[in-house]
Amino acid sequence: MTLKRRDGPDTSAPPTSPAPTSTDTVVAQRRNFLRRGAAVAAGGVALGASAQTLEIPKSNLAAGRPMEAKAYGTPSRYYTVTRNRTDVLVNRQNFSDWSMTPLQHQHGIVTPNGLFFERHHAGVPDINPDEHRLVLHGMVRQPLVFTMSDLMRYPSVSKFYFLECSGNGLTDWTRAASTTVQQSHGLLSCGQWTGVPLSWLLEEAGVDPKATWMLFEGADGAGHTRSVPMKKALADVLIVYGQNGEMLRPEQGYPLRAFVPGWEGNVSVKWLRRIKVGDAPWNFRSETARYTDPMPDGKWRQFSFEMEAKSVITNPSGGMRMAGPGPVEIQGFAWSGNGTIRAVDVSVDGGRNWQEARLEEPVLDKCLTRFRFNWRWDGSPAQIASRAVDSTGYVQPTVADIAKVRALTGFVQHHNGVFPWSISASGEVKNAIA
Ligand SMILES: Nc1nc2c(c(=O)[nH]1)N[C@H]1C(S)=C(S)[C@@H](COP(=O)(O)O)O[C@H]1N2
Ligand SMILES: [Mo]
Repeated sequence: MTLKRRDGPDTSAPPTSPAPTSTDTVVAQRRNFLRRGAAVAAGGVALGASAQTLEIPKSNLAAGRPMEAKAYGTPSRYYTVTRNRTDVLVNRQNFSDWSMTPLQHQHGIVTPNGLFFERHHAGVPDINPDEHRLVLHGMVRQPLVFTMSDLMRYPSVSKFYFLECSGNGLTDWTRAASTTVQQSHGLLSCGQWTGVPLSWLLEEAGVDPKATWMLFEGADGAGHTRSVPMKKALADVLIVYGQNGEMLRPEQGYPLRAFVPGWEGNVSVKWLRRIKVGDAPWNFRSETARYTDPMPDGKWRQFSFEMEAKSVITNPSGGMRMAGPGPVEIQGFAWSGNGTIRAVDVSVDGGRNWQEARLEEPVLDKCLTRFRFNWRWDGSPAQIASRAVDSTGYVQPTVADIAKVRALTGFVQHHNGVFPWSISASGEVKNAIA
């Protein structure tokens, strides 16, 4: 679906001021920002003239806790950030459920494994890697079965990619149901994935030239299964066992999952046990009854695989309170399942004017990208939002734009609309989708 393209007819307002292009401008801008910050005491407080103001803390006066002989580290007891189950669509049982990443607290682009969002259709199975097998069969010359150690003997690749559930934002199309960005956008995480390109395994099995599709099947109680085109499988699908430097967490598919970069999370089948090669999609439950999109003509679109370009402001965001009028760095994430992020525009006046934000390196393919924008809040009510542009020229649409090409009836999947936050005169930040 192409709504607006930068290189084609684009009816949206152009950015009112271009982004700083040279590093010098960015540095000067930041210096300015900090100086202005100090003037209104948004930064540190001036240290008193007497050296006595710098007291020696207790931690300086004695040795700290000794190391344990063997331990898996945990965060500081003062760090209480958690992934939370949905508080909008609350399930009575915990088997088919969601938990969301607290995006407003994430530093950098990598989501820590303990805060990675979860989506399970039948809970988290307990799988012994020594007993786990992956079978590759169907339209191949030689069906194969792999143990985990077989797979880990292959050369591996490690890639940074985002993962987003197509249900991300489904409660917030036309109604501000979610209070925080964790609830509105937290079915989104990003990590470094290690594993074997599926194309290598397919080559070894010898795929029939007439084969065009394959299925991935999970070893969970849901027996979750999806059809994936051969073209994508050969392009960049990974068979993954590593997540951010360690083995996958049980919640993410330990010991093995499919990872389909840039596509709806549902096709990245966890606890992967079977790949069957065929010449047509299988039309599984997740391809007919679920994960389809209603269209204006009353038909339903199947296989909306690509997660189209999207962005959201995480600071300030829902549930926060502004420290007061003055400088504030607007921050957020942008991502696209179709390539890299080329630009992010920010509006602070309800979408009338847009200015280009700074993108923070690294800017990677199908990966979360951070953007930053220096703003000075004057203390009056405001509405802020961001809009991503990706390397294909696609511009993130508004919900009104999406409504022209799809039927937005109820809890619809694939919400990549522009997402506004309102700021009241008292500094309260709220979900402003309407
Ligand atoms: N076997 C299996 N794979 C699965 C699922 C599942 O329930 N069972 N859920 C899917 C859905 S809907 C999503 S969004 C992603 C979520 O991956 P995560 O829990 O690692 O974030 O896994 C997908 N793979
Ligand atoms: Mo999902």
